[in-house]
Amino acid sequence: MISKKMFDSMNEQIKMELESSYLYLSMVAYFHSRNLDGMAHWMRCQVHEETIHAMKFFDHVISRGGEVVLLDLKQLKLTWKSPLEAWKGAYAHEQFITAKIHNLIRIAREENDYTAEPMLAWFANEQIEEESNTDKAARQIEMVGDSKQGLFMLDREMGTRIFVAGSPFDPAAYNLLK
Ligand code: OFO
Repeated sequence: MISKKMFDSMNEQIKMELESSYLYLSMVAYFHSRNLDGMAHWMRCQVHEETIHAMKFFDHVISRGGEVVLLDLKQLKLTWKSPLEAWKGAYAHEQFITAKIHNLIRIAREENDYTAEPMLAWFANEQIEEESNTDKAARQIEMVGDSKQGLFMLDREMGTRIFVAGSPFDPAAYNLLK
C-alpha cells in the first residue's frame, strides 16, 4: 500500500514537471523573439517531454489507487538577458529537478515503497540526459562567444531535434522516450 507521504510528494512532483513545461514554453517564446527558431524548436520538444514526465507520475498515482491533486503552477521566469542565460537557467532548473527526484527516492526507501523505486530510478536516469543536454547547450554557446555565425550554426543544429513520442496523454508515450 502506498503511503500518504509518497502520494503527496508525487503530487508535488507532478506540479514541478508541469512547471518545467511552463518554464520551457516561456523559453520557446523568448527564442522566437530572438529569431532563434532552432532553439525554440528544441524547447518545444522539451515542453512535450516535461508533460510526459508529469503524466508518468499522474498515471502512477492513479494506478496505485491514489488521488491526483493538481496544485497551482508558478510562473518561474518570463524572459532572459541572453540565450546563454536561458540555457544556464535550464541547466540549473534540471539540477533542481534531479535533487527533487533523489529526494523522492529517499522517501520511497523510508516508506519501504518497493513499487515506486523502479519508476523513480527511471527518472533518476532520465535526469542524466536532462542535465547533460542543457549543460552542453550552455557550454557550446559559451564556446562561440560573440560570434553571430557560431550562434546561427548552433541554432540550426538544435532545430534538427527529433521527438518521436506521441501525445503526452497516451501512456505509450513514456515508452518511446528511451
Ligand atoms: Fe522532467 O525533467 Fe526536465 O525538468
